Amino acid sequence: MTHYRLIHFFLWFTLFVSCQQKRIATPMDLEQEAVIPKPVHLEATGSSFLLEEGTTIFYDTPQLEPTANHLAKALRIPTGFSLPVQPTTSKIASGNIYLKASNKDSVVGEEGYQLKITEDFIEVDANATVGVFRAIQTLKQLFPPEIVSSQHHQKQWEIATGTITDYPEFAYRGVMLDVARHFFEVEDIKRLIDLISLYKINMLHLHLTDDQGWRIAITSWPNLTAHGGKTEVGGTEGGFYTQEQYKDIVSYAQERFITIIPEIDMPGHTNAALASYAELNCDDKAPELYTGTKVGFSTLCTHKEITYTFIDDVIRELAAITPGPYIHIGGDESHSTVHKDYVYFIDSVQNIVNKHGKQMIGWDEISDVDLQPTTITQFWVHPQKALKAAQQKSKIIMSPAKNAYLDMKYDSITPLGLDWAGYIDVDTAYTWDLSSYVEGIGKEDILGIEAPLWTETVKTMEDIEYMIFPRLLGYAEIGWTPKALRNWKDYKVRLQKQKERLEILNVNYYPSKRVWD
Ligand code: TNX
Repeated sequence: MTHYRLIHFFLWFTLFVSCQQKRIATPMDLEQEAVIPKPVHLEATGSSFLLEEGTTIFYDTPQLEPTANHLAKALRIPTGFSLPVQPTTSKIASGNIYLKASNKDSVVGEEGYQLKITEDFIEVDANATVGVFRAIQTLKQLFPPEIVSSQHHQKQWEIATGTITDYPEFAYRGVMLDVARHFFEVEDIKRLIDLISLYKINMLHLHLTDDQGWRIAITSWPNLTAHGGKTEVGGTEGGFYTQEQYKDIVSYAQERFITIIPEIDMPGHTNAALASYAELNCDDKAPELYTGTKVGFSTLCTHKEITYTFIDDVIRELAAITPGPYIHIGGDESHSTVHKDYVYFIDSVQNIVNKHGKQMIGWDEISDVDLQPTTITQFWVHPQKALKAAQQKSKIIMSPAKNAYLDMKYDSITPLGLDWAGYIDVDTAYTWDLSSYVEGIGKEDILGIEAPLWTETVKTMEDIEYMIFPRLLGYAEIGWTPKALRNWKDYKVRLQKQKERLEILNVNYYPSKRVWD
Protein backbone atom coordinates (compact mmCIF):
# COMPACT_ATOMS: atom_id res chain seq x y z
CA MET A 1 0.00 0.00 0.00
CA THR A 2 1.36 3.42 -0.83
CA HIS A 3 1.62 6.06 1.78
CA TYR A 4 -1.23 7.98 0.13
CA ARG A 5 -3.52 4.97 0.08
CA LEU A 6 -2.78 4.25 3.69
CA ILE A 7 -3.91 7.72 4.75
CA HIS A 8 -6.99 7.37 2.58
CA PHE A 9 -7.87 4.06 4.18
CA PHE A 10 -7.34 5.47 7.61
CA LEU A 11 -9.68 8.42 6.95
CA TRP A 12 -12.45 6.20 5.65
CA PHE A 13 -11.98 3.84 8.53
CA THR A 14 -12.34 6.64 11.14
CA LEU A 15 -15.43 7.96 9.40
CA PHE A 16 -16.90 4.44 9.36
CA VAL A 17 -16.24 3.97 13.08
CA SER A 18 -17.66 7.36 14.04
CA CYS A 19 -20.78 6.73 11.97
CA GLN A 20 -21.21 3.46 13.76
CA GLN A 21 -21.06 5.36 17.04
CA LYS A 22 -23.55 8.04 16.07
CA ARG A 23 -26.86 6.82 17.33
CA ILE A 24 -29.87 6.48 15.11
CA ALA A 25 -32.30 8.91 16.73
CA THR A 26 -35.66 7.48 17.75
CA PRO A 27 -38.55 9.24 15.99
CA MET A 28 -40.60 11.13 18.60
CA ASP A 29 -43.43 13.65 18.36
CA LEU A 30 -43.21 16.76 20.53
CA GLU A 31 -46.90 17.47 19.83
CA GLN A 32 -47.83 14.34 21.77
CA GLU A 33 -46.08 15.40 24.96
CA ALA A 34 -48.39 16.26 27.87
CA VAL A 35 -47.01 19.57 29.08
CA ILE A 36 -48.98 21.49 31.75
CA PRO A 37 -49.42 24.45 31.48
CA LYS A 38 -49.79 24.05 27.73
CA PRO A 39 -47.10 26.02 25.89
CA VAL A 40 -48.14 28.93 23.68
CA HIS A 41 -46.29 27.86 20.48
CA LEU A 42 -44.91 24.43 19.76
CA GLU A 43 -43.42 22.96 16.60
CA ALA A 44 -42.38 19.33 16.37
CA THR A 45 -39.53 18.10 14.19
CA GLY A 46 -40.09 14.39 14.70
CA SER A 47 -36.80 13.20 16.08
CA SER A 48 -35.14 12.95 19.51
CA PHE A 49 -32.28 14.13 21.68
CA LEU A 50 -30.55 11.69 24.00
CA LEU A 51 -29.23 12.78 27.38
CA GLU A 52 -26.13 10.75 28.18
CA GLU A 53 -23.13 10.47 30.42
CA GLY A 54 -20.96 13.12 28.81
CA THR A 55 -23.72 15.70 28.45
CA THR A 56 -22.54 19.03 29.82
CA ILE A 57 -24.81 21.86 30.95
CA PHE A 58 -23.45 25.20 29.71
CA TYR A 59 -24.64 28.65 30.80
CA ASP A 60 -23.81 31.95 29.14
CA THR A 61 -23.99 34.51 31.96
CA PRO A 62 -22.79 34.18 35.56
CA GLN A 63 -26.24 34.84 37.01
CA LEU A 64 -27.43 31.62 35.37
CA GLU A 65 -25.01 29.44 37.29
CA PRO A 66 -27.31 28.63 40.24
CA THR A 67 -30.14 27.72 37.86
CA ALA A 68 -27.79 25.58 35.77
CA ASN A 69 -26.71 23.81 38.96
CA HIS A 70 -30.33 23.41 40.01
CA LEU A 71 -31.04 21.64 36.71
CA ALA A 72 -27.94 19.47 36.97
CA LYS A 73 -28.81 18.46 40.51
CA ALA A 74 -32.34 17.52 39.50
CA LEU A 75 -31.20 15.42 36.53
CA ARG A 76 -28.22 13.72 38.21
CA ILE A 77 -30.32 11.79 40.71
CA PRO A 78 -32.60 9.87 38.32
CA THR A 79 -30.11 9.55 35.44
CA GLY A 80 -26.99 8.80 37.42
CA PHE A 81 -25.00 10.95 34.92
CA SER A 82 -22.33 13.35 36.13
CA LEU A 83 -23.68 16.32 34.10
CA PRO A 84 -20.95 18.89 34.70
CA VAL A 85 -21.96 22.56 34.69
CA GLN A 86 -19.73 25.06 32.87
CA PRO A 87 -19.72 28.57 31.44
CA THR A 88 -20.31 28.44 27.67
CA THR A 89 -17.20 28.21 25.54
CA SER A 90 -17.30 29.39 21.96
CA LYS A 91 -17.23 25.88 20.54
CA ILE A 92 -20.60 24.16 20.42
CA ALA A 93 -20.22 20.43 20.77
CA SER A 94 -22.83 17.80 20.19
CA GLY A 95 -24.89 16.27 23.01
CA ASN A 96 -25.02 19.22 25.40
CA ILE A 97 -27.52 21.53 27.03
CA TYR A 98 -27.06 25.28 26.54
CA LEU A 99 -28.77 27.77 28.83
CA LYS A 100 -28.83 31.40 27.67
CA ALA A 101 -30.27 34.48 29.28
CA SER A 102 -29.04 36.81 26.59
CA ASN A 103 -32.10 36.77 24.42
CA LYS A 104 -33.57 40.16 23.71
CA ASP A 105 -36.95 38.98 22.63
CA SER A 106 -39.86 41.26 23.35
CA VAL A 107 -42.44 38.52 22.71
CA VAL A 108 -41.51 36.17 25.55
CA GLY A 109 -41.06 38.93 28.15
CA GLU A 110 -39.58 38.48 31.61
CA GLU A 111 -40.81 34.95 32.37
CA GLY A 112 -41.00 33.48 28.88
CA TYR A 113 -38.46 31.42 26.98
CA GLN A 114 -37.59 29.63 23.81
CA LEU A 115 -36.67 25.99 23.97
CA LYS A 116 -34.98 24.40 20.99
CA ILE A 117 -34.38 20.68 20.97
CA THR A 118 -32.47 19.07 18.10
CA GLU A 119 -30.84 15.67 17.74
CA ASP A 120 -27.58 17.35 18.75
CA PHE A 121 -28.37 19.81 21.50
CA ILE A 122 -30.91 21.45 23.77
CA GLU A 123 -30.91 25.22 23.89
CA VAL A 124 -32.88 27.38 26.29
CA ASP A 125 -33.00 31.05 25.45
CA ALA A 126 -34.68 33.65 27.67
CA ASN A 127 -34.47 37.31 28.61
CA ALA A 128 -33.92 36.58 32.28
CA THR A 129 -32.93 33.77 34.62
CA VAL A 130 -36.56 33.30 35.64
CA GLY A 131 -37.41 32.46 32.01
CA VAL A 132 -34.68 29.82 31.99
CA PHE A 133 -36.09 28.36 35.20
CA ARG A 134 -39.60 28.18 33.70
CA ALA A 135 -38.14 26.54 30.57
CA ILE A 136 -36.47 23.90 32.72
CA GLN A 137 -39.88 22.93 34.08
CA THR A 138 -41.09 22.35 30.53
CA LEU A 139 -37.93 20.43 29.74
CA LYS A 140 -38.42 18.12 32.72
CA GLN A 141 -41.96 17.36 31.56
CA LEU A 142 -40.61 16.25 28.17
CA PHE A 143 -38.34 13.59 29.66
CA PRO A 144 -39.74 10.24 30.84
CA PRO A 145 -41.73 10.61 34.12
CA GLU A 146 -38.92 9.04 36.16
CA ILE A 147 -36.98 12.30 35.65
CA VAL A 148 -38.74 13.60 38.81
CA SER A 149 -37.69 10.57 40.83
CA SER A 150 -35.41 10.73 43.82
CA GLN A 151 -33.93 7.37 42.85
CA HIS A 152 -31.71 6.21 40.02
CA HIS A 153 -33.43 4.65 36.99
CA GLN A 154 -31.80 2.80 34.12
CA LYS A 155 -33.48 4.41 31.08
CA GLN A 156 -33.04 5.88 27.63
CA TRP A 157 -33.33 9.55 28.60
CA GLU A 158 -34.72 10.72 25.28
CA ILE A 159 -36.85 13.71 24.48
CA ALA A 160 -38.71 14.80 21.36
CA THR A 161 -37.20 17.46 19.11
CA GLY A 162 -38.78 20.73 18.06
CA THR A 163 -39.13 24.29 19.29
CA ILE A 164 -41.29 25.85 21.95
CA THR A 165 -41.89 29.57 22.38
CA ASP A 166 -43.71 30.13 25.62
CA TYR A 167 -44.72 32.93 27.98
CA PRO A 168 -47.43 33.52 30.58
CA GLU A 169 -50.79 35.11 29.94
CA PHE A 170 -50.85 36.51 33.51
CA ALA A 171 -47.98 37.78 35.65
CA TYR A 172 -49.43 36.48 38.94
CA ARG A 173 -50.05 32.75 39.32
CA GLY A 174 -50.40 31.90 42.97
CA VAL A 175 -51.33 29.47 45.67
CA MET A 176 -52.31 30.38 49.23
CA LEU A 177 -51.74 28.22 52.27
CA ASP A 178 -53.46 28.99 55.57
CA VAL A 179 -50.86 28.15 58.23
CA ALA A 180 -52.96 29.80 60.96
CA ARG A 181 -55.89 27.37 61.29
CA HIS A 182 -53.40 24.53 61.27
CA PHE A 183 -49.68 25.09 61.47
CA PHE A 184 -47.29 23.48 58.98
CA GLU A 185 -43.56 22.98 59.42
CA VAL A 186 -40.90 24.59 57.21
CA GLU A 187 -40.22 21.22 55.56
CA ASP A 188 -43.85 21.00 54.43
CA ILE A 189 -43.72 24.50 52.97
CA LYS A 190 -40.54 23.60 51.09
CA ARG A 191 -42.12 20.48 49.63
CA LEU A 192 -45.11 22.57 48.57
CA ILE A 193 -42.77 25.11 46.92
CA ASP A 194 -41.02 22.31 45.03
CA LEU A 195 -44.30 20.84 43.83
CA ILE A 196 -45.93 24.09 42.71
CA SER A 197 -42.78 25.30 40.96
CA LEU A 198 -43.09 22.33 38.57
CA TYR A 199 -46.18 23.98 37.09
CA LYS A 200 -44.71 27.50 36.82
CA ILE A 201 -46.57 28.91 39.84
CA ASN A 202 -44.76 32.09 40.87
CA MET A 203 -46.48 33.30 44.05
CA LEU A 204 -46.97 31.63 47.43
CA HIS A 205 -49.27 33.56 49.74
CA LEU A 206 -48.94 32.50 53.39
CA HIS A 207 -51.95 33.32 55.55
CA LEU A 208 -49.83 33.79 58.67
CA THR A 209 -52.34 35.00 61.24
CA ASP A 210 -55.95 34.37 62.13
CA ASP A 211 -58.19 33.92 65.15
CA GLN A 212 -56.64 30.51 65.83
CA GLY A 213 -52.97 31.40 65.69
CA TRP A 214 -50.19 33.91 65.06
CA ARG A 215 -47.43 32.15 63.11
CA ILE A 216 -44.65 34.67 62.50
CA ALA A 217 -42.29 35.91 65.21
CA ILE A 218 -42.37 39.69 65.69
CA THR A 219 -39.42 40.73 67.86
CA SER A 220 -41.06 43.86 69.25
CA TRP A 221 -44.25 41.97 70.23
CA PRO A 222 -42.96 38.55 71.37
CA ASN A 223 -46.17 37.38 73.01
CA LEU A 224 -47.88 37.18 69.59
CA THR A 225 -46.12 33.87 69.01
CA ALA A 226 -45.22 32.91 72.62
CA HIS A 227 -48.91 32.89 73.51
CA GLY A 228 -50.82 33.46 70.27
CA GLY A 229 -48.96 30.72 68.41
CA LYS A 230 -49.55 27.98 70.97
CA THR A 231 -52.67 26.35 69.64
CA GLU A 232 -54.60 25.70 66.43
CA VAL A 233 -58.04 24.49 65.31
CA GLY A 234 -59.16 21.58 67.48
CA GLY A 235 -56.90 22.59 70.37
CA THR A 236 -53.81 20.72 69.19
CA GLU A 237 -50.38 22.27 69.55
CA GLY A 238 -49.77 25.12 67.11
CA GLY A 239 -46.42 26.61 66.23
CA PHE A 240 -44.80 29.55 64.49
CA TYR A 241 -41.92 30.49 62.22
CA THR A 242 -38.96 32.33 63.69
CA GLN A 243 -37.78 35.17 61.46
CA GLU A 244 -34.80 32.98 60.50
CA GLN A 245 -37.14 30.18 59.42
CA TYR A 246 -39.28 32.63 57.48
CA LYS A 247 -36.17 33.96 55.71
CA ASP A 248 -35.19 30.39 54.91
CA ILE A 249 -38.61 29.80 53.31
CA VAL A 250 -38.28 33.07 51.37
CA SER A 251 -34.89 32.18 49.96
CA TYR A 252 -35.90 28.59 49.18
CA ALA A 253 -38.83 30.05 47.23
CA GLN A 254 -36.58 32.65 45.56
CA GLU A 255 -34.29 29.93 44.25
CA ARG A 256 -37.38 28.52 42.53
CA PHE A 257 -38.51 31.97 41.37
CA ILE A 258 -41.50 32.04 43.69
CA THR A 259 -42.37 35.19 45.64
CA ILE A 260 -43.59 34.76 49.20
CA ILE A 261 -46.53 37.01 50.07
CA PRO A 262 -47.07 37.24 53.83
CA GLU A 263 -50.57 37.98 55.11
CA ILE A 264 -51.39 39.53 58.45
CA ASP A 265 -55.18 39.40 58.50
CA MET A 266 -56.88 42.42 60.14
CA PRO A 267 -58.89 44.09 61.64
CA GLY A 268 -61.00 40.89 61.97
CA HIS A 269 -59.52 37.40 62.23
CA THR A 270 -57.31 38.71 65.05
CA ASN A 271 -58.25 36.74 68.15
CA ALA A 272 -54.73 35.30 68.52
CA ALA A 273 -53.24 38.82 68.67
CA LEU A 274 -56.02 40.09 70.95
CA ALA A 275 -55.44 37.16 73.29
CA SER A 276 -51.71 37.93 73.41
CA TYR A 277 -51.94 41.67 74.21
CA ALA A 278 -54.80 43.05 76.32
CA GLU A 279 -54.09 46.62 75.17
CA LEU A 280 -55.14 45.80 71.61
CA ASN A 281 -58.72 45.26 72.87
CA CYS A 282 -61.13 48.20 73.25
CA ASP A 283 -61.96 46.97 76.78
CA ASP A 284 -58.32 46.18 77.64
CA LYS A 285 -59.26 42.57 78.35
CA ALA A 286 -57.48 39.78 76.54
CA PRO A 287 -59.84 37.01 75.34
CA GLU A 288 -59.03 33.30 75.58
CA LEU A 289 -57.22 31.59 72.73
CA TYR A 290 -59.68 30.28 70.16
CA THR A 291 -59.61 26.79 68.63
CA GLY A 292 -63.00 26.68 66.86
CA THR A 293 -63.77 27.56 63.24
CA LYS A 294 -66.26 30.44 63.41
CA VAL A 295 -65.36 33.68 61.67
CA GLY A 296 -66.22 37.35 62.13
CA PHE A 297 -66.20 37.65 65.95
CA SER A 298 -62.89 39.45 66.56
CA THR A 299 -61.64 42.94 65.78
CA LEU A 300 -58.66 45.10 66.60
CA CYS A 301 -59.63 48.33 68.39
CA THR A 302 -59.61 50.78 65.49
CA HIS A 303 -59.65 53.94 67.67
CA LYS A 304 -56.61 53.27 69.77
CA GLU A 305 -53.23 54.71 68.92
CA ILE A 306 -51.50 51.58 70.22
CA THR A 307 -53.25 49.59 67.46
CA TYR A 308 -51.41 51.56 64.79
CA THR A 309 -48.10 51.41 66.70
CA PHE A 310 -48.60 47.65 66.78
CA ILE A 311 -49.36 47.44 63.05
CA ASP A 312 -46.45 49.70 62.19
CA ASP A 313 -44.08 47.44 64.15
CA VAL A 314 -45.46 44.28 62.58
CA ILE A 315 -45.35 45.61 59.01
CA ARG A 316 -41.89 47.12 59.52
CA GLU A 317 -40.45 43.84 60.77
CA LEU A 318 -42.22 41.83 58.11
CA ALA A 319 -41.22 44.19 55.28
CA ALA A 320 -37.59 43.90 56.39
CA ILE A 321 -37.57 40.13 55.85
CA THR A 322 -39.80 40.09 52.77
CA PRO A 323 -37.94 40.92 49.54
CA GLY A 324 -41.10 40.57 47.42
CA PRO A 325 -43.14 43.70 46.64
CA TYR A 326 -46.35 42.69 48.43
CA ILE A 327 -47.81 42.56 51.92
CA HIS A 328 -51.33 41.18 52.30
CA ILE A 329 -53.41 42.72 55.09
CA GLY A 330 -56.49 40.54 54.85
CA GLY A 331 -59.42 42.85 55.53
CA ASP A 332 -62.03 40.10 55.04
CA GLU A 333 -65.08 39.23 57.11
CA SER A 334 -64.62 42.02 59.66
CA HIS A 335 -68.17 41.54 60.87
CA SER A 336 -67.41 42.92 64.33
CA THR A 337 -65.92 46.17 63.09
CA VAL A 338 -68.28 49.15 62.59
CA HIS A 339 -68.20 49.92 58.87
CA LYS A 340 -66.89 53.47 59.15
CA ASP A 341 -64.17 52.26 61.54
CA TYR A 342 -63.27 49.55 59.03
CA VAL A 343 -62.83 52.18 56.30
CA TYR A 344 -60.69 54.37 58.57
CA PHE A 345 -58.64 51.36 59.64
CA ILE A 346 -57.90 49.97 56.14
CA ASP A 347 -57.03 53.44 54.91
CA SER A 348 -54.51 53.84 57.75
CA VAL A 349 -53.03 50.39 57.16
CA GLN A 350 -52.68 51.16 53.45
CA ASN A 351 -50.49 54.14 54.40
CA ILE A 352 -48.42 52.05 56.79
CA VAL A 353 -47.76 49.36 54.17
CA ASN A 354 -46.76 51.98 51.59
CA LYS A 355 -44.56 53.77 54.11
CA HIS A 356 -42.58 50.55 54.47
CA GLY A 357 -42.11 50.35 50.73
CA LYS A 358 -44.59 47.59 49.96
CA GLN A 359 -47.73 47.24 47.88
CA MET A 360 -50.82 46.33 49.85
CA ILE A 361 -53.04 43.42 48.90
CA GLY A 362 -56.43 42.93 50.56
CA TRP A 363 -59.50 40.71 50.14
CA ASP A 364 -62.29 42.25 48.06
CA GLU A 365 -64.03 43.97 51.02
CA ILE A 366 -61.26 46.64 50.99
CA SER A 367 -62.79 48.33 47.94
CA ASP A 368 -65.05 50.34 50.29
CA VAL A 369 -61.91 52.37 50.98
CA ASP A 370 -60.21 54.88 48.65
CA LEU A 371 -57.63 52.57 47.19
CA GLN A 372 -54.25 53.77 46.04
CA PRO A 373 -53.40 52.76 42.47
CA THR A 374 -50.70 50.37 43.70
CA THR A 375 -53.07 48.52 46.02
CA ILE A 376 -54.21 45.11 44.78
CA THR A 377 -57.60 43.57 45.49
CA GLN A 378 -58.19 39.85 45.77
CA PHE A 379 -61.63 38.83 44.55
CA TRP A 380 -63.05 35.90 46.48
CA VAL A 381 -66.79 36.22 46.84
CA HIS A 382 -68.14 39.74 46.22
CA PRO A 383 -68.19 40.57 42.48
CA GLN A 384 -69.58 44.06 43.13
CA LYS A 385 -66.76 44.86 45.54
CA ALA A 386 -64.16 43.54 43.13
CA LEU A 387 -65.69 45.68 40.38
CA LYS A 388 -65.60 48.71 42.65
CA ALA A 389 -61.87 48.06 43.19
CA ALA A 390 -61.22 47.72 39.45
CA GLN A 391 -63.06 50.99 38.88
CA GLN A 392 -60.57 52.56 41.29
CA LYS A 393 -57.76 51.17 39.10
CA SER A 394 -56.77 48.60 41.68
CA LYS A 395 -55.49 45.46 39.93
CA ILE A 396 -57.41 42.29 40.70
CA ILE A 397 -56.25 38.83 41.73
CA MET A 398 -58.95 36.32 40.85
CA SER A 399 -59.75 33.72 43.53
CA PRO A 400 -63.46 33.01 43.04
CA ALA A 401 -64.49 30.65 45.85
CA LYS A 402 -66.85 28.66 43.57
CA ASN A 403 -64.05 27.67 41.21
CA ALA A 404 -60.70 28.37 42.83
CA TYR A 405 -61.03 27.48 46.52
CA LEU A 406 -58.80 24.52 47.24
CA ASP A 407 -60.56 23.89 50.55
CA MET A 408 -63.86 23.07 48.80
CA LYS A 409 -64.67 19.37 48.62
CA TYR A 410 -64.40 17.65 45.23
CA ASP A 411 -67.79 16.02 45.78
CA SER A 412 -70.17 15.08 48.59
CA ILE A 413 -68.00 12.25 49.89
CA THR A 414 -64.63 14.02 49.99
CA PRO A 415 -63.38 13.34 53.54
CA LEU A 416 -61.76 16.77 53.91
CA GLY A 417 -62.78 20.30 53.13
CA LEU A 418 -65.83 22.54 53.27
CA ASP A 419 -68.71 22.99 50.86
CA TRP A 420 -70.13 26.46 51.42
CA ALA A 421 -69.08 27.57 47.92
CA GLY A 422 -70.04 24.24 46.33
CA TYR A 423 -68.14 21.17 45.19
CA ILE A 424 -65.17 21.74 42.94
CA ASP A 425 -64.21 18.67 40.97
CA VAL A 426 -61.21 18.81 38.64
CA ASP A 427 -63.29 19.91 35.63
CA THR A 428 -65.03 22.71 37.57
CA ALA A 429 -61.61 23.88 38.70
CA TYR A 430 -60.41 24.07 35.08
CA THR A 431 -63.32 25.19 32.92
CA TRP A 432 -63.54 28.90 33.67
CA ASP A 433 -61.73 31.98 32.59
CA LEU A 434 -60.28 34.93 34.46
CA SER A 435 -61.28 37.73 32.07
CA SER A 436 -64.94 36.85 31.68
CA TYR A 437 -65.73 35.89 35.29
CA VAL A 438 -66.97 39.20 36.67
CA GLU A 439 -68.81 41.50 34.32
CA GLY A 440 -66.87 44.71 33.95
CA ILE A 441 -63.53 43.20 35.00
CA GLY A 442 -61.46 42.54 31.89
CA LYS A 443 -58.02 41.19 31.18
CA GLU A 444 -56.37 44.59 31.59
CA ASP A 445 -57.71 44.82 35.17
CA ILE A 446 -56.45 41.40 36.20
CA LEU A 447 -53.05 40.67 37.67
CA GLY A 448 -53.68 36.93 37.70
CA ILE A 449 -55.04 33.95 39.58
CA GLU A 450 -54.63 32.56 43.07
CA ALA A 451 -56.03 29.35 44.52
CA PRO A 452 -56.34 29.52 48.34
CA LEU A 453 -56.19 26.52 50.67
CA TRP A 454 -57.89 27.29 53.99
CA THR A 455 -57.03 24.69 56.57
CA GLU A 456 -59.88 24.37 59.06
CA THR A 457 -60.09 20.66 58.09
CA VAL A 458 -56.61 20.20 56.66
CA LYS A 459 -54.13 18.94 59.24
CA THR A 460 -51.20 17.23 57.53
CA MET A 461 -49.05 17.52 54.42
CA GLU A 462 -50.95 14.53 52.98
CA ASP A 463 -54.18 16.50 53.47
CA ILE A 464 -52.67 19.55 51.77
CA GLU A 465 -51.63 17.46 48.78
CA TYR A 466 -55.04 15.79 48.52
CA MET A 467 -56.82 19.14 48.29
CA ILE A 468 -54.26 20.83 46.03
CA PHE A 469 -53.58 18.03 43.54
CA PRO A 470 -54.56 17.71 40.83
CA ARG A 471 -56.69 20.88 40.85
CA LEU A 472 -53.65 23.12 41.02
CA LEU A 473 -52.43 22.03 37.58
CA GLY A 474 -55.61 23.47 36.11
CA TYR A 475 -55.15 26.79 37.92
CA ALA A 476 -51.56 26.93 36.73
CA GLU A 477 -52.77 26.51 33.15
CA ILE A 478 -55.56 29.09 33.51
CA GLY A 479 -52.94 31.60 34.60
CA TRP A 480 -50.32 30.72 32.00
CA THR A 481 -52.02 29.57 28.79
CA PRO A 482 -54.20 31.83 26.63
CA LYS A 483 -57.89 30.98 26.70
CA ALA A 484 -57.96 30.16 22.98
CA LEU A 485 -55.56 27.25 23.55
CA ARG A 486 -57.41 25.72 26.46
CA ASN A 487 -60.16 23.12 26.42
CA TRP A 488 -61.15 20.44 28.90
CA LYS A 489 -60.91 17.47 26.51
CA ASP A 490 -57.34 18.23 25.55
CA TYR A 491 -56.39 19.17 29.11
CA LYS A 492 -57.89 15.97 30.50
CA VAL A 493 -55.63 13.84 28.29
CA ARG A 494 -52.56 15.77 29.39
CA LEU A 495 -53.61 15.57 33.04
CA GLN A 496 -54.14 11.79 32.75
CA LYS A 497 -50.51 11.48 31.71
CA GLN A 498 -49.33 13.50 34.72
CA LYS A 499 -50.54 10.72 37.04
CA GLU A 500 -47.28 8.80 36.78
CA ARG A 501 -45.25 11.85 37.75
CA LEU A 502 -47.48 12.65 40.72
CA GLU A 503 -47.06 9.05 41.85
CA ILE A 504 -43.29 9.09 41.47
CA LEU A 505 -43.28 12.32 43.50
CA ASN A 506 -45.39 10.55 46.15
CA VAL A 507 -48.07 13.20 45.89
CA ASN A 508 -51.27 12.22 47.67
CA TYR A 509 -53.54 13.45 44.84
CA TYR A 510 -57.28 13.00 44.44
CA PRO A 511 -57.84 10.41 41.66
CA SER A 512 -60.93 12.08 40.22
CA LYS A 513 -63.26 9.87 38.15
CA ARG A 514 -63.80 12.83 35.87
CA VAL A 515 -60.17 12.45 34.78
CA TRP A 516 -59.16 8.85 35.34
CA ASP A 517 -62.34 6.97 34.44
C1 TNX B 1 -63.70 32.47 54.09
S1 TNX B 1 -61.95 33.57 52.00
C2 TNX B 1 -62.59 33.05 54.64
C3 TNX B 1 -61.69 32.25 55.47
C4 TNX B 1 -62.19 30.85 55.64
C5 TNX B 1 -62.74 30.35 54.33
C6 TNX B 1 -63.16 28.92 54.36
C7 TNX B 1 -61.77 34.61 53.09
C8 TNX B 1 -61.18 35.86 52.67
N1 TNX B 1 -62.17 34.31 54.33
O1 TNX B 1 -61.50 32.87 56.72
O2 TNX B 1 -61.15 30.05 56.09
O3 TNX B 1 -63.82 31.13 53.97
O4 TNX B 1 -63.50 28.48 53.08
